[in-house]
Amino acid sequence: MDFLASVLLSLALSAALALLFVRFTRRGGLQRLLPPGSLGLPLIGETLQLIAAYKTENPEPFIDERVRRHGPVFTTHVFGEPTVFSADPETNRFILQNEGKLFEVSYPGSISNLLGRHSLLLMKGGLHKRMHSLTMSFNSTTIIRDHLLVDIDRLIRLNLRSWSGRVLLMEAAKKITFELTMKQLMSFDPGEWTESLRKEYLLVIEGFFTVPLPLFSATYRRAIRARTKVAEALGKMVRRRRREQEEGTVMNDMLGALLAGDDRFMDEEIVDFLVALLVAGYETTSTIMTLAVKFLTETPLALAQLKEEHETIGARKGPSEGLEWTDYKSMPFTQCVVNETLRIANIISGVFRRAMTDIPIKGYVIPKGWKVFASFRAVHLDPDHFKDARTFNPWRWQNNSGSTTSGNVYTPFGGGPRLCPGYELGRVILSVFLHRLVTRFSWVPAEEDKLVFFPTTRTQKRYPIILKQREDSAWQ
Ligand SMILES: *[C@@H]1O[C@H](CO)[C@@H](O)[C@H](O)[C@H]1NC(C)=O
Ligand SMILES: *[C@@H]1O[C@H](CO)[C@@H](O)[C@H](O)[C@H]1NC(C)=O
Ligand SMILES: CC(=O)N[C@H]1CO[C@H](CO)[C@@H](O)[C@@H]1O
Repeated sequence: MDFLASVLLSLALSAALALLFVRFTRRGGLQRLLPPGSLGLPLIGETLQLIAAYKTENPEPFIDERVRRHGPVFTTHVFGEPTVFSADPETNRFILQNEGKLFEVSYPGSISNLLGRHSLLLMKGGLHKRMHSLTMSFNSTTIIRDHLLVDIDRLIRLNLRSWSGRVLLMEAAKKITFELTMKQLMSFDPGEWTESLRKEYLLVIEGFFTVPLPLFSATYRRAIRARTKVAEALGKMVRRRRREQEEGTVMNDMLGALLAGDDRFMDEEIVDFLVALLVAGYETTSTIMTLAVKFLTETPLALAQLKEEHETIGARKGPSEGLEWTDYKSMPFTQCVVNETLRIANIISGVFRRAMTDIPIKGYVIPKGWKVFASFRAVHLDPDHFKDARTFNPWRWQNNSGSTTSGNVYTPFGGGPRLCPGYELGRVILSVFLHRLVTRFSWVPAEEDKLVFFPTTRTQKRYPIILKQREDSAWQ
């Protein structure tokens, strides 16, 4: 078995070597203009260095080392393809702004299979534009203010009421964000149906963490099966709602908006879209909630200031009164905490694109067809842009842009035509959550838990904490 494997491997390697040789001699002149860097070994390139690097606590070891050696735009070879990395804010902005003109989205096949062909992350051209403008209009501040905020506050309170003793914060936060997303997308209140869907969903999410060798991974196969089940359940729901809508019952939620309108999205498109939004809302928001609490716990001065802000708001409200928009708008320090958490822990550390043509950039050329990775987090963690960049310091945001350089170097939600549609919503959820948490509980970490950055940003033990209800807690 081992012997067979090594024969196959060496065959594959020599084939790849031959291929690379042909390709690079043909490219000839162009290669001289590539950004500096190394393509590493044939076939696997620098993938192993990438994975090994991210086992450490340093958030950007792989990028740091190469930026030091080659500058902020460099060439490498990861996950089966030569890739140009950018840790340069100007280049990142150029990539985002030229979406669909010079660059197109491009994710590994293993990820697109999980998300579905029609998901927002992978869509291109006209369909993407229509779906994106629909989600953006849905996210608008008025809708959050007039409709969503009440549900957000209610569901968060409902969840926190059942918290006591030892809580795995990451798991508990995931439950909240899943329920919230289901409510916003299709008006579902938490119940058996949502809970069984959530179980399948967890399996789908695990599949995302198995790259780069999905074909050999049982986790990945299980994820694909779970995705089929999720899609079936959602498909049934979409068909039912379409029937109801034709009969005149229009619900005021995301699914209602997708079914109405002149866009005539197909059922399959809608399902893929819902799956993708569930991933986006669920995984990222719950991680940010967890990490904000972790950073605050480790920065007692910030936690004290945050508490004070929320106690002031709590003091002027009745015990079971909901939060209103004006309350949300009077949390200036909380907004600093939100920005700072997003800066350090950018869950989506960057985006993959593909060059649609040879693209000159900073005196180099990115060859047509090459992958490009624009790293937002590398910019956020660059001491040239943020003083003591690796320290959690919410006060830096009291000076407006937070950064020491002028210009727009802070892009936690991407930008350009693919600006994350949920960005305002995520901020509101985190703010309301922090309000309810600090006014009801005090807590200590149950054990030491480390932040890791690969394959995604999270803590190793899902951040267990021990909660104590505050005696002066006003709300029930
Ligand atoms: C904010 O800016 C002022 C002057 O521009 C400076 O004195 C102060 O130290 C800054 N505060 C922080 C937290 O960076
Ligand atoms: C937080 O970041 C956003 C940009 O995403 C910025 O518009 C806002 O002013 C920042 N908030 C604070 C309190 O600095
Ligand atoms: C189209 C639209 O209204 N989009 C909004 C989404 O939410 C942000 C945050 O408040 C607004 O600035 C956008 O205008």
